[in-house]
Amino acid sequence: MHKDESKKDSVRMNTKGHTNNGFVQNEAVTERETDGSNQADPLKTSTIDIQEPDPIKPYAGMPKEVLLLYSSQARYKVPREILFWLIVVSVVVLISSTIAIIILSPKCLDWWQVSPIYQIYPRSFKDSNQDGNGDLKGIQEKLDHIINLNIKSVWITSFYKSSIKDFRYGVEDFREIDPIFGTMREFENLVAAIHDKGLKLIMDFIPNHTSDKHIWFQLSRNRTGKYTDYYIWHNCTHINGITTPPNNWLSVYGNSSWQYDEVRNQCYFHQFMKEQPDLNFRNTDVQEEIKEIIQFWLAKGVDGFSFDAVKFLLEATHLRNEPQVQKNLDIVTNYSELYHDYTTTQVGMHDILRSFRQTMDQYSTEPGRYRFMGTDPSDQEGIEETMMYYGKPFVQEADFPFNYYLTEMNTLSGTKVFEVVASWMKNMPEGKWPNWMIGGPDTTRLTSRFGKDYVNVMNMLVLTLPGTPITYYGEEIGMEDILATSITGSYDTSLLSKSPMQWDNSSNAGFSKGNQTWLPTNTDYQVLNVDVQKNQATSPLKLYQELSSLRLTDLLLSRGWLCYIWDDANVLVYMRELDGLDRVFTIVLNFGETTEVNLQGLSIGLPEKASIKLSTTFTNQGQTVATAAVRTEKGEGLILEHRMPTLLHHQEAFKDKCLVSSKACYSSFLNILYNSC
Ligand SMILES: [Ca+2]
Ligand SMILES: [Ca+2]
Repeated sequence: MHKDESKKDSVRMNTKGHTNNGFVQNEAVTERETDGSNQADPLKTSTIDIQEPDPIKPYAGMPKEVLLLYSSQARYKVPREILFWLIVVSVVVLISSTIAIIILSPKCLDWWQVSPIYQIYPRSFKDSNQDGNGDLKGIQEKLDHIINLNIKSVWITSFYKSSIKDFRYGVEDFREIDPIFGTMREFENLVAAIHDKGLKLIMDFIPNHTSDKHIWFQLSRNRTGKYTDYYIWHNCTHINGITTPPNNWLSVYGNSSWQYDEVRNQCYFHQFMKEQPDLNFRNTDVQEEIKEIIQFWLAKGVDGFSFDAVKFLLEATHLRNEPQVQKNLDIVTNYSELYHDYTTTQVGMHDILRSFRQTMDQYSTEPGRYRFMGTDPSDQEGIEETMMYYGKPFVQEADFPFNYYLTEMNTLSGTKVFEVVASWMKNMPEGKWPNWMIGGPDTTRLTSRFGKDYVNVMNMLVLTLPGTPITYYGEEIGMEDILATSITGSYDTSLLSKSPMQWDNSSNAGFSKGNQTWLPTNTDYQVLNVDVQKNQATSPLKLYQELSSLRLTDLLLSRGWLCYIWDDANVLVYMRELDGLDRVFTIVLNFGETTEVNLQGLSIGLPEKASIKLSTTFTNQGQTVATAAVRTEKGEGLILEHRMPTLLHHQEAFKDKCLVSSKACYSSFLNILYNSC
């Protein structure tokens, strides 16, 4: 029965002269011919069927021929075409919206942005072998302290093989660890331990010069092969012990920057000490050597470099005298008495730094393996010169130049802090990432500059500003410089901020079990140490932990806008806000004396009450304050949380007072960050 119907359909279609594709038509013809030659009746029957067609309806399982017949009818064709194009459009929309989301989504914060960077002066952190000097193994023993601070990256300052005289800065071998700090095996163990704990490692690199004991210098002074031009040599006269240098250029530490060398009978150039000859960076062989050293450490798993003293990399080849600040002086010997037009920030210096970046990029291709590049121009330059280290929109250079401006402040006030913060934020190229430091190995510790009262408020400042805070070891507990009188014999003032880390109240503050330490421990260590503060509910350490935890978890602090609200001699007030979040943080920091500010008077739409999210005193946490009278004591800091009807960066009056590093908005509905705002 089924077979018969099938035949009927075939014939009907052919006799109607229906156009179809060749395959189906041939099949039908074959079928008809076969059937026709053997069975006349069915053919006859089908002819009758043509004249009186049965109302055949489409149904599931129908033969292909019938399906094609009906499918060409308008009532089926049109919906089919509509559906087809709907699918095409949906696919295109889906693909383009996926691409749009990828393009519009802000980049996730990288490891060097998500948490503070902890800077360690390795000789003073922890001594593992009782010789009184901190070492790499000691750092490894104390990694949990860094994790407890919610910190993800560690910056260890120079530990290369160096001579004691120019310790840290005069490298004798860029591929060796100084024995005082341990062995290469211990370094590799430290890198493994750092990575095992989910931390990253940044190390120093000082490309400008080497120690005069470096093999390159020894070969250079003997004019050996390619090493002949590894340093900057020029003719000079040397008669009866008196050298007449090629020009008036001065070393950073004073006096001529040219040193006569008897072996070569020429003068070599040194920006720093005479034991630290400058490498000749105009020599491509030198550039290649430096590149290979960078690769050497990257291959060992180092996650980033702080390139030190980079503005000194190149000097002018014309050797003209540098202009004097005071023209009438006959002799100048102090570095500050010259304008350093020909010995700092020379054309081509940034190209060299970009070549460092390119080398590091070759090691950054795997996910999660981005290599960080920070630059340290040594002395802070003008803000515009400093910003050049960020590179250009399409030419990447450093991830950031280190921001020393807060460490150079000698007096503290709300307005002064505001000026320093605003200067960086306003001058920073669009889309770049700021950083903040309040101390470091070469600056007086904050506590010694301004007193203990401002430890908490300064930590609250750097941890609530946008960007990466850099915490010099001991700042989390408010360590102070040691007194100059505690050091016997001659000393360098920069040693005062490098005293041993204060771990507990055992001998040598738990830094070393040896009889002596290389620098004396601060006398306050029994009351000011990690162990004591761990057990105090309201210590600087506890506050630091709370702040770093909040910064890690709250989008307002990590991604939000910064809007300045108020600054005066005592307080600085700013807001952190993010599109898509209906709550904001208003941060009130007191850098002066007890004062009260009326934030209602600003008429910016603040609610009458705000709750205290975090306070440097801890006691008032969770309480509400009237925004018409926000009172803070000397050195007190408050993070207030409240709602805002209109975010400040949408208000006309705040157009120039709100800044953001990389734009981001949050959608609570989709639970994603995006940047089309
Ligand atoms: Ca040691
Ligand atoms: Ca140089």
